[in-house]
Amino acid sequence: MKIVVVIPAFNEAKIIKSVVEEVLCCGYEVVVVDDCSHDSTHRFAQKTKAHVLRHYINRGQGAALATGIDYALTLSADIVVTFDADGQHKSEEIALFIEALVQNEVDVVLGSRFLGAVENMTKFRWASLKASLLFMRLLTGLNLTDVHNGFRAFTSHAAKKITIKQSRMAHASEIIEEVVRHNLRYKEVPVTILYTEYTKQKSEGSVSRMARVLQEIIVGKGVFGKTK
Ligand SMILES: Nc1nc2c(ncn2[C@@H]2O[C@H](COP(=O)(O)OP(=O)(O)OP(=O)(O)O)[C@@H](O)[C@H]2O)c(=O)[nH]1
Ligand SMILES: [Mg+2]
Repeated sequence: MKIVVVIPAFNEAKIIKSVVEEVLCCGYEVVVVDDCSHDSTHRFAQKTKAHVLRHYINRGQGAALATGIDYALTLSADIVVTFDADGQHKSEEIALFIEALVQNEVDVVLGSRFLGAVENMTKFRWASLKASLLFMRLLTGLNLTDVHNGFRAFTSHAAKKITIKQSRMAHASEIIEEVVRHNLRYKEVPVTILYTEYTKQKSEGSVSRMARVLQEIIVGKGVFGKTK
């Protein structure tokens, strides 16, 4: 069974090499999508044995995932895992996703920090994540415990069905809507998310981030007459 781990990366030069090497050490193939970083992310990723792709303009996490998932499918992946480049995820937990896909016969596995553990998350981030959950519940009726978690896994069947059109952060809710639209079977698994000084420095304020995600969802859905 071929497992390919897709890592979208934007300005992660400080950490990308160690994150990729940890995943490679677990025995998985890795695709890094450098989303036109301003730093040396691309150069450091190329020092590893990962496949390294590059966007020539910064397109956002959703677009980077779409590029990486498409590429993983061209490598004939049976399972595609998505994994953040900023060191917030634990490579040893990838095995839980594979196990859940294989044993539970589901198409999609979603990581949940609220079923698992979170270290050092700010109260603002906690509140914005809970607000997105409520929004998602109203939109899809699904009772999920985490939506904006970049740690996910898809069978190739699911990866081919799911279309990510939202280039930036709103892709997270779009993926859930796609799961519902295509009637895919899904399961959440508990994961650990680490908030470190490094990730906190990189992260924009939760309020502005939440406003931007909401704006992307509204514009993307053409609520004010504009469609994508
Ligand atoms: N912010 C951001 N991240 C990107 C972009 N393109 C790719 N990424 C990668 O997407 C992943 C997640 O980005 P984060 O901004 O940390 O998002 P998050 O983990 O959902 O949010 P936090 O809970 O605040 O850490 C990281 O691996 C980034 O390097 C982009 O244009 N902007
Ligand atoms: Mg992060």
